[in-house]
Amino acid sequence: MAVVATKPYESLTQETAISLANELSLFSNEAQLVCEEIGDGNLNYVFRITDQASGKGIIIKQALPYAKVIGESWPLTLKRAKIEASALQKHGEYAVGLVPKVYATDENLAITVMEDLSHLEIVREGLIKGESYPKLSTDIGEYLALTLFNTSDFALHPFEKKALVVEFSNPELCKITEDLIFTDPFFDHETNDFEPALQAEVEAIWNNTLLKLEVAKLKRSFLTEAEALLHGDLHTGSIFASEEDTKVIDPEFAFYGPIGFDVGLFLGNLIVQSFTREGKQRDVIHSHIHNTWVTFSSKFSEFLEQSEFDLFNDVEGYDAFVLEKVFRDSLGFAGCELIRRTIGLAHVKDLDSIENQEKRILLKKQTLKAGELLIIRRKEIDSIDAVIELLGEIQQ
Ligand code: SR1
Ligand code: MG
Repeated sequence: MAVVATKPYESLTQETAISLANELSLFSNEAQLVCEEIGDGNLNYVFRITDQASGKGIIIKQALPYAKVIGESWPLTLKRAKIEASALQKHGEYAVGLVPKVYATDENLAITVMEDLSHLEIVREGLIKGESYPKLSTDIGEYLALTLFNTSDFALHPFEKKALVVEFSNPELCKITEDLIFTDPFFDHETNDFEPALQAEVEAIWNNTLLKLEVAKLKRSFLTEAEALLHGDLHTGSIFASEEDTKVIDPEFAFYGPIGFDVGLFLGNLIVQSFTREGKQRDVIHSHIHNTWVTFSSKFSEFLEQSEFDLFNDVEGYDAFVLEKVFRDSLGFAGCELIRRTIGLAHVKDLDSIENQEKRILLKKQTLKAGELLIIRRKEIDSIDAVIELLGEIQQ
């Protein structure tokens, strides 16, 4: 992979992005390059450069020195571009074909040059339109098992694992998660954003000491448990897919954290869809929820059985202990994700794009309730089917 000759940081424009693509010799001399900025996330610029002659494209993603969603008043480290490129490569070693190829990086310019995935669609957008993505949960279940197992102490020599913990130290991006997922929504904080019609539900969350105790425990896990190299922001806007293909993008929040965090964020975002859909459409999502956990847990368990580094792996009960912890953590993290996506700073289009106010508020009350119950009852819920039953009770 090329590392571009370093230049001081400057924000790319469509013209300078094309010049950079030429410098990298990623296209033929005859290429007729056009560029558009297609980023719709909260933090970065994304330039797509296409050769009009051959149709071939690349993506240049550039981190901005601040959070785009807020503006220059929220400075943000450019080191996240290096973390993202390195995480794509590390995860790509294991989850072959499930992450985009990286062609080049430049730490000073904070760019990652990678495979163009324009033939695919962002899963959140597709799900909102009613797509079902038949391979989604099998692919993501496998991605989770492959990336999380193979970067953990179950699969790595302790020296190698600890070197990766250092390499992927990502304090500024972790702080965003610590604040936006685990803290602000549970207090009367200025970053929160919710409709006045939700005031009573939100105040009930702020006053629920049992809930806050459980969130504090989950936040503590996030802060202290360096189990595996996480994606760190695995919502449905971080996944491209089609009927046949799935690619996980955007691991700029990657760091060593608790395995259940990635699993829980993905499940939490599927659960939002369980509320916004009805009838057979909802069943599709429930089977994705079920299949994500079954695929992840069976693969992870299979890998654990073959672990070279954990001599306890065939002690009876150990495998069940490991997976039960991941399951309960996942439910708690899914619950936090549901609450923050409903009343925190960064919402999801699945809910906010519902025009009918009465319906939108009802669904938001349901996602808040699901979040609360998943967090509080995570030690009693003993199967993924029980999670789906719980959703059904809230939806009645
Ligand atoms: C200021 S960043 C807000 C959110 O966008 C990212 O995708 C993460 O989910 C973060 O919490
Ligand atoms: Mg992102």
